[in-house]
Amino acid sequence: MTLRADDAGVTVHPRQFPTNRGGLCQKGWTAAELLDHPERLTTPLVRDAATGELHPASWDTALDRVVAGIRAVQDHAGRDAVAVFGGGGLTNEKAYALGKFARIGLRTRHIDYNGRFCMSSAAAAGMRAFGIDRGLPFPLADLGRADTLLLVGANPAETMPPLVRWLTEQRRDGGKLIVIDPRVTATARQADLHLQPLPGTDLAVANALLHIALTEGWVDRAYVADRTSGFDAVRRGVAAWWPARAEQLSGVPVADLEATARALGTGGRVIILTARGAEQHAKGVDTVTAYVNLALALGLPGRDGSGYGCLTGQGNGQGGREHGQKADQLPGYRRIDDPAAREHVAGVWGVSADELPGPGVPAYKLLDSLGTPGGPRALLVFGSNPVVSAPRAARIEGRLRDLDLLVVADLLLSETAALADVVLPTAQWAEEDGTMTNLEGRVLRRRALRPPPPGVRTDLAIISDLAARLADAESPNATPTDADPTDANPTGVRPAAVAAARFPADPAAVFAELRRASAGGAADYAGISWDRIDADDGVYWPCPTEDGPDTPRLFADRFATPDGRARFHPVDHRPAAEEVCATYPLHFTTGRVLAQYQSGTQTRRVAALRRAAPEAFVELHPDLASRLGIDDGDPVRVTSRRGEFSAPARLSAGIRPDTVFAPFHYAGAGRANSVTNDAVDPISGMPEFKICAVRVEKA
Ligand SMILES: Nc1nc2c(c(=O)[nH]1)N[C@H]1C(S)=C(S)[C@@H](COP(=O)(O)OP(=O)(O)OC[C@H]3O[C@@H](n4cnc5c(=O)[nH]c(N)nc54)[C@H](O)[C@@H]3O)O[C@H]1N2
Ligand SMILES: Nc1nc2c(c(=O)[nH]1)N[C@H]1C(S)=C(S)[C@@H](COP(=O)(O)OP(=O)(O)OC[C@H]3O[C@@H](n4cnc5c(=O)[nH]c(N)nc54)[C@H](O)[C@@H]3O)O[C@H]1N2
Ligand SMILES: [Mo]
Repeated sequence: MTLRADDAGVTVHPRQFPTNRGGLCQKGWTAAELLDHPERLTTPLVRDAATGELHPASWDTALDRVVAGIRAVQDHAGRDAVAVFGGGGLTNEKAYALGKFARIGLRTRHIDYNGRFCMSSAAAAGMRAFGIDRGLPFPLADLGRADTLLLVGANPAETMPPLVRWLTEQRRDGGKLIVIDPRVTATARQADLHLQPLPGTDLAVANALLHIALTEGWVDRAYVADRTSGFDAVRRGVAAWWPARAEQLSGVPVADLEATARALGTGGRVIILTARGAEQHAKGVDTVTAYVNLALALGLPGRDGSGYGCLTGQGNGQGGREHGQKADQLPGYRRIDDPAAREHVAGVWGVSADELPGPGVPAYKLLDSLGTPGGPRALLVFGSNPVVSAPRAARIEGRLRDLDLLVVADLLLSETAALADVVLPTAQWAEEDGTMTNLEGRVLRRRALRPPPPGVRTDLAIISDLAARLADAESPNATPTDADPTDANPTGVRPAAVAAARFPADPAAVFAELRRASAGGAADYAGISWDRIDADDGVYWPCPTEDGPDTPRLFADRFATPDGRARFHPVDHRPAAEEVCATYPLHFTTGRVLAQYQSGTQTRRVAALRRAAPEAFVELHPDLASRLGIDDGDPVRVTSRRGEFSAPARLSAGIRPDTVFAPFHYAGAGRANSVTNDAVDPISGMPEFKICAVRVEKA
């Protein structure tokens, strides 16, 4: 999109771009409303010890309080007692700076981010199968050309409206759209075939589809032999998933399984996509793996117009997972426990590899350890609102309250910021330059239209300021004349100045460094310049050299594994972490609505969006409702072993009668995450947002 500023304020205008072709969703159209919103934070806030209230404060006061708090915690409990929590909405530059700041500014191993709640299961499955994790290994435009497109747990009609144009085009040209979702969503309504499984049974469905493809002889034997390894174990495993067994478990009729397998197995160009419905489970990695197995057996990945992909979520959901804000990761999608990766990145950062901390822990584990014995005692949050978005949110809210120091950088007083000791007002998207990487691995520019309002600083400036003050606090006696023994500082400048230079606030400088740090990694940005992004409508990573090509399509000749072959992994169904019982007899699942975004900090404050989706609701089938004595609009209470929330009932014949749905965008009494399960996937750390057991009653 483009922006214009005039007397009427800033307005958003769609732009012809290859991905959205001039389309924007309502949240995009209305985004400018937040730039000058009356609730926008324009001064730091510091909690007064006497009154317990947040009060406006100067930047000096606020940053001094942060630095003193960090020092006190680290002196007392060690470096790892401070933790950082980032977000997939941050630009690449900010994600990079935040990871670097944690590792060499704070020298803590504890950093993770909200992408753990979002992309992590698909990322882990992609890594183990293909050796690389890029949401789509092909351009979005391929969707428009697919003969068969299977969407598993994705509702792009509400979550990615501009993408729906590709689906419309696909069906206009005779393509078949198949959707797997326990609800008749706006997306499912457009499908030729809608499979409506019980939540948490997608893995069994995938194994049955592969079972059918094997029986019918649709498996691409030559591809399996030439380009993959490990098929035999998968073949043996899915032999036990005869369609009737999958029907019994999932409720999807055998005939629909067969029709789906046929469309996938006999179509020309075939694309399989997963999103959060399939991924946000304690078996999310295995479920995605089952669909990757299916795609590989059919010979799809790397074939022109075909493949497997994951619909990446947040604005920078892809870039956010490449530059080092993940607990186990260094820039360039490198592993922090890989000695060669540590050497390389330490070299770019001007430290020795021994000084880099080791891996931290995944987001939920980190949040759940805050303020507990041995856990971090201070947390810095940039770009997330876990009080609303974390599973079992009441417990996490309690953990945040137990901290010695909570610092939140945000544009608005989110529910998490409202608990903070220090709130730092930060710039918005229209006020800073930078880059984002979309679901295609295409690196895009974000351009500043105007400077931040007076009193507001960018996240990069905040990180830079904090690094400088921390360095000073660490060497309190350093003076401008002190000789510094390290080569990095032969002139005896103050440690603060060294640190500020190490953490530049200028996004162009950060991007230049990010390119060097990513060079040679999986997500290689070395050849990507802002100019090239402008000239080419974005640049696809990997792009190792400025004059060499970028990579719109991966896997044409080889996969990113050591032997170039994709790897099958046998996976089997297992029950949800929590099953229904007499006390909690219903399946509960969560997701999104068109007019709200995530934890709602931003969209709940936009008038048109608030009108369109003012409050939480509980979607339930009319048969279930009548059994429970509930009418449309009645206030209902949803209770799980972990808590309860209340919202009006919304009756819909489009949901399974054994399943209840609510959006997670709302806080307070309508907070769906008060009941969700905090069981996590053993590989990715992804929480089980998409299924738990509840009881529903009239409130
Ligand atoms: N309007 C809007 N758009 C957004 C966002 C937003 O908050 N609001 N957030 C962005 C982000 S960060 C993300 S990650 C994406 C998410 O995009 P999506 O993954 O499309 O969104 P969800 O609504 O979380 O889940 C998709 C569907 O999964 C279904 N589902 C629930 N349980 C299961 C299950 O067990 N199996 C299957 N097959 N389906 C199931 C739900 O009914 C839902 O329709 O959206 C992005 N776009
Ligand atoms: N039950 C349930 N829970 C879920 C999900 C689900 O499907 N069901 N989905 C999960 C998923 S996929 C995701 S991605 C998470 C998202 O949930 P959150 O991580 O809470 O994401 P946001 O609501 O986008 O929070 C972003 C916060 O950062 C602020 N912000 C925006 N831009 C910036 C910036 O540039 N800098 C700084 N410092 N702050 C900024 C916003 O005002 C907002 O308060 O929720 C997860 N939680
Ligand atoms: Mo997400």
